[in-house]
Amino acid sequence: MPIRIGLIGKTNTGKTTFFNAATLSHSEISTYPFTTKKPERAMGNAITPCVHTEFNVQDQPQNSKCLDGWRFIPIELIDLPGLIKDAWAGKGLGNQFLSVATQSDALLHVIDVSGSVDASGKITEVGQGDPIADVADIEEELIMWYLKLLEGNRDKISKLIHSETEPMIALADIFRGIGVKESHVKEALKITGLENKDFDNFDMDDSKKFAACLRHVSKPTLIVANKIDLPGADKNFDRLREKYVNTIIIPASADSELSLRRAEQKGLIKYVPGSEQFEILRKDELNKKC
Ligand SMILES: Nc1nc2c(ncn2[C@@H]2O[C@H](COP(=O)(O)OP(=O)(O)O)[C@@H](O)[C@H]2O)c(=O)[nH]1
Ligand SMILES: [Mg+2]
Repeated sequence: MPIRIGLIGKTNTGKTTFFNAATLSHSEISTYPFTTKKPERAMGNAITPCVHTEFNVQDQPQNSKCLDGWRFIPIELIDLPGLIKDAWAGKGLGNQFLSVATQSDALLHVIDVSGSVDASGKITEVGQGDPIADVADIEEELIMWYLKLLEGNRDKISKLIHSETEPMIALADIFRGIGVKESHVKEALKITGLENKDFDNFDMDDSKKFAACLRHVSKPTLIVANKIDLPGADKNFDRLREKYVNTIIIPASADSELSLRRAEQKGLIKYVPGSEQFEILRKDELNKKC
C-alpha cells in the first residue's frame, strides 16, 4: 500500500490547489471559505533523485518510475476540508476531518505564508492574517485530538494494564485506529520520561506532554509555506523559520505549480514537477489565456 499523506490547514490556504497540482485532479478551488466539504483522495508522486545516476547503472523500477534522473514514488494524497478552532471538540465537523487526517502516515500542513487569509477564513489584504499563529492553532487541534482519545479512554487503558497488558500495548490499542504503532508509543514514553510512571498516576500535565509528543512521533509533518509568490510572504517565511527551528518548512506556490502542470499536460511546456526550470515547446500556441 502506498504511503498516505494528509493535507491539513485552515481554509483558503491552498490545500486543494496543492492537491490538484500534485495529483492532476480537478477538485474545486475557490476564494470562498470551506469550499472543500469532504475528504478527497488521489494518487500523486513523491519525487527524489534516482540512485541509478549515482551508481551509473540502468534501473528497472517496479512500483515507481524514473524520469530524467528523478524517481517518482507513488503516494496517496488526501485533501481535507479546512480545520477550524475547536475542531477537536466537534466544531465544523471537526471530529470527522481529524479522524481522516490522523489516519495518514504523514501530514503536510499548508499555510498561507502571505497572511492573506483572516481569522474567519476570508481572503483579505496581504499581511492581515498571521501564519505563525495559524500553525500553532492547527497544532493545538491535533494535540487535543490525541489528548481526547487518551483522556476519554482512561478507564479502558487502566483496566487493560491491570489485566496484565503491557502499558505500551494498552496505550497503542487506543490509538491504533489513527495509525499509531507500539513503537511510536514507546518512543513518546521515552522522550517524555514517562516510561516508568504508573499510568494511573498520570496527571493532566503528563497526559498533555504525552499526547503532544505522540502526535509528533506518529505523524511526521512538513509545513508547506504556500503563496510565497505574494509580496511580503518572504518576511513571514523568515519569521516562521526562526520560530519553528525543528520543523522542515518548504516555500511553495501551489498556484504556479498547478499552471505549469496543466501546461505540461497540454504539451505546451517540458516540465518535471517541482523543478526550477521549464522549457516552452510550442511558443506559437501560447497566448495570454494559457
Ligand atoms: N497567490 C497565490 N494564491 C494561491 C496559491 N495557492 C492557492 N491560491 C489561491 O487561494 C485560494 C484558496 O485556494 P484553495 O486551494 O481552494 O484553498 P483551500 O481552502 O485550502 O483548499 C484560491 O483563490 C487559490 O487560487 C498560491 O500559491 N499563490
Ligand atoms: Mg479546499
